[in-house]
This record gives sequence, C-alpha cells and structure tokens, in this order.
Amino acid sequence: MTDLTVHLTQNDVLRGLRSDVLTGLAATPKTLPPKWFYDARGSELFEEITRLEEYYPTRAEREVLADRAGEIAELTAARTLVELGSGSSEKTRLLLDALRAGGTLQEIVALDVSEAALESSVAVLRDAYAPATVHGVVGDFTQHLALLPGGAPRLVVFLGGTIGNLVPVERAKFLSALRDDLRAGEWLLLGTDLVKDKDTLVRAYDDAQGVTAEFNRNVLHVLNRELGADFDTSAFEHVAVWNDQEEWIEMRLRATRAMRVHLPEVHLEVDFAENEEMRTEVSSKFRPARVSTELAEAGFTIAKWWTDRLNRFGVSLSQA
Ligand code: AVJ
Repeated sequence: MTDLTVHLTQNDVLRGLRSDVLTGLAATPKTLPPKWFYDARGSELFEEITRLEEYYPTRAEREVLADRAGEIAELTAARTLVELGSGSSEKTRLLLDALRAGGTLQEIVALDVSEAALESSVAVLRDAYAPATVHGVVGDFTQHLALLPGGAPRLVVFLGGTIGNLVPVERAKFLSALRDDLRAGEWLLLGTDLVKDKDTLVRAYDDAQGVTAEFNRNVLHVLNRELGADFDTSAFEHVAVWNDQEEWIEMRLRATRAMRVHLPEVHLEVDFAENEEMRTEVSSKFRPARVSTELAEAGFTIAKWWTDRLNRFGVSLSQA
C-alpha cells in the first residue's frame, strides 16, 4: 500500500467525465477532451503507439534526454524532481539516474489523475530510488499545481509533448499557474513536438497498423463503461488531420452512418449524422520561437533549448 495525497477522488474524476461529456456532445462540432483516452486499455495502447515506427516523438525526446540528462542534473542541482504525469517512464528515469549520480536527488513527486497508475509508479520509484522520498499526488495538472510538495530547488518535468493537448489559452493559464507555484530559481523541463512536414505528422497520428485508430476509438469504450453509453464503436472511423492554421494535429472520430447514442448516466441522447466528425484530440506542434514566447509570457526564463539530431522534437529547460 502506498500513501497518496488525494486532491481529486475517483468520484471527482467521474464527475469531470460527466461534465466534459455533457458539454462536448452538446457542442457543434462535437468534442471530447483527450484526457479520457487513458483508462488501463488506453494507456496500453498509448505505450504501443510510442513503439510504432511512424510515432517519432517518444524516440526523439528520449534521444535528447539521454544526451542531456547529465547536463540538466548539473545545471539544476535539483533536490526534488516533480513529474506531471505518472513518473515511472523510462525517460524520467534518465533524469532521476543523473540527479542521483550528481548527488542532489532527495525527493520525487509524481502527479497523476489515475490513482491506480500512481500506486504502481510510486512503488516502482520507491524501490528504485531509495532512500529518496517519493510522494504520489492524485490530481489534475490543470487544477492542482498549488501545494506541490518537495524541497527546493525543484525540477518540474512535463514530457512527451503533452502540453500540446492544451489550446493556446489553456497553455497560458497552465504555464502561469505553474510559474506562480514555483519559487524563483526553480526549474521547468518541457517537451514540445515541433512543426514539420505534414506527411510525417499525419503518419505519426494515423499509423499503418491502426493502433492509433484503436486508441482513438477507446474513448468510446470508456464512455460505454463509465456512463452506460451504447456507442457502436465499429461505426466510427479514425481521422487525423493537420490544421495548418492552428498548427496542430486533430484527431476525430467520424460516424460512418447516422445513429442515435444513449448515455443514460448523464440523461443524454445524441444524434450523429452520417459522416459527422467529433474532435477527440488536438496535439499542437511548435516553432521554437513560440515555445520561448509562451514561456516568457508566463514568467519563465529559458536557460537551454535542445532538439534531437533530426530537429523533430524540442526540449526546453527554463527557470522561474
Ligand atoms: C501523449 C499527448 C503527447 O499528442 O502525441 C499519441 C497522445 N495521440 N497519438 C500526442 C497521442 C495520438 C500524445 N501525447
């Protein structure tokens, strides 16, 4: 058993799902936030995506971290590593290993919405990094940044390009809230996928094996299970499009026939027209100048900017 700090009960999570579904399915066009992909099956499918030939971001970011972990540890001399997201990932461990080797690591904080995911990652981290103290915090990184534990200087890591799931106003809010929660001199390590040719981007979100398609449709399984909905998941096609205006990839689910869907637990019935598309994710891609502007507007100072050798993915290290 692990002791977790709970800012969000699993009942709050369910209320959040209900509220997002009521809002998103009433909207035109219909939308669902990407955070609902990640039940146990969705998390497995995402892991599978990270191993696909077409999905370059994980490998590109890992290359940067493998090359720079020592430099990051030396520069930050962080006493606490805070990971937004569950914290057992192989990429985070590159940083933890470097901080431990540098002799500064004393505490690890893992923040995640899923209590189950945290239970297991906290146990793994305690085992691997003893005597460092490991705090598991159940919370949403867009709501519960205040009161993050850990002694200064802390290094907050937000990897994978997940910040790209937020639209610009949400990013500004998130980065400012994070900046406000840090003391001057503390650090943010941020992974951002970069703008590149459309074909590479679309292939990364529409792989030949159909793993991403299955991941996308998984959100409908989540609604069926959690809200008693009756989505016929086989009647939805995966769509990935590059939005050149917004510079983001959009994933959508397209209804292949007209249908009515019942969601009894939120007292909702919704109609889909044939070929109607529902947006399930935006994954923003960045130009380096945009990353630095957004960080600066939130009150961060960029200390370092690295990319992988093929210039596909950027990692910035900034200071509050
Ligand atoms: C986990 C949000 C970084 O946007 O690339 C992968 C999720 N979606 N394939 C991304 C995802 C489709 C991923 N992030």
